[in-house]
Amino acid sequence: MTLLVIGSQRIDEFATAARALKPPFEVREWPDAGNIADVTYALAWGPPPGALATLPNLKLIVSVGAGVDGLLKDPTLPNVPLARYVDPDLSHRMAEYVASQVLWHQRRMPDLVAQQERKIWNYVREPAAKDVRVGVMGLGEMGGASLRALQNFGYQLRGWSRTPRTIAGVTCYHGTTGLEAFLAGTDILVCVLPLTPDTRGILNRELFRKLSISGRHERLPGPVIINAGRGGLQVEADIVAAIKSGELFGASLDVFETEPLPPSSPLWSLPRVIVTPHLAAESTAPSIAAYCLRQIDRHRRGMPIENQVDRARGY
Ligand code: NDP
Ligand code: OXD
Repeated sequence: MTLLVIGSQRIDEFATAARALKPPFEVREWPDAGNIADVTYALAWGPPPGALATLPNLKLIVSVGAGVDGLLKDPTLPNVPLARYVDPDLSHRMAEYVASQVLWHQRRMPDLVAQQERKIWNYVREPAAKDVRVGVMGLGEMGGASLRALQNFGYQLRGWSRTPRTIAGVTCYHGTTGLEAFLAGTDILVCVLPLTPDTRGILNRELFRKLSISGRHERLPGPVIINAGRGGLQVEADIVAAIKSGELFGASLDVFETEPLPPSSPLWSLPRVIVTPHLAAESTAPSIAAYCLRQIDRHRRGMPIENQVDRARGY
């Protein structure tokens, strides 16, 4: 019985944190897998495609990320239970990111910072939070925590999910039939969807044109989008075009079609566009290691693992 920590980043950190918890089995680090027949568990974050399929006795995969699109895109991914990472620390950090970006745009900070750079003392009309409608796409762990954080500021809140959800204080919509009505009453759109075949490219120009354009002066001069889900959810050329044409007033983007975002991307220097390097929510190695060992322990005891990914659904 052996745990293999495998992936593209922070492998030694996760392995060190797992060993510190003194598990009753060996912890190895890719690519030093040793005798691959020993490996029964994998803690994975962006492993090379095909690598997990080389492990003949693998019983369980634990994803370092909440999002598992990177694992599921490997057609050779072994058909063993896959647990994704869910943790209050991760959700809390996402809620901080989302609240900070909503406040940043609602309080017109991009324009105020631009004025400061030019030493301009000028009044900028800021809408009150109670007059701004924030719509959250994805009502799971990340979306739920973000909405709870936003509730404290008094925004008008709405949410959109695949299946019906009920959240106190939030007007909920679902499915393709609910999308237009959801968008029509949204001034600031937050996306924390998983990347699946159904959601790929959903943040496109056609969708931006369905966002609220009513009451702009009481609210914001135009709609704003915030994407902390995955880069594959957004069509970057459409974001650039929509910002330039004024169909979008601003954007905060934490994730990109290509990461790191290439220096040639126009997104780096568009007005009211905030670029962050995929850090909206990142958990510590000790929390991830503890979560992984808990799933292994559950698996060994014959208990259901937590947060098992539904591969047919894609999240
Ligand atoms: P959950 O599985 O808990 O929630 C996913 C939500 O998305 C659910 O409400 C689900 O609907 C909804 N959804 C899925 N597919 C569709 C669809 N086709 N149409 C409408 N709604 C849909 O995931 P988490 O909240 O934990 O994580 C969400 C994503 O956030 C991750 O997959 C990852 O990509 C991203 N993330 C990014 C981080 C960062 O640092 N930038 C950090 C952590 C996560 P339903 O409720 O009906 O199931
Ligand atoms: C995740 C992420 O999915 O950090 O957890 O992007």
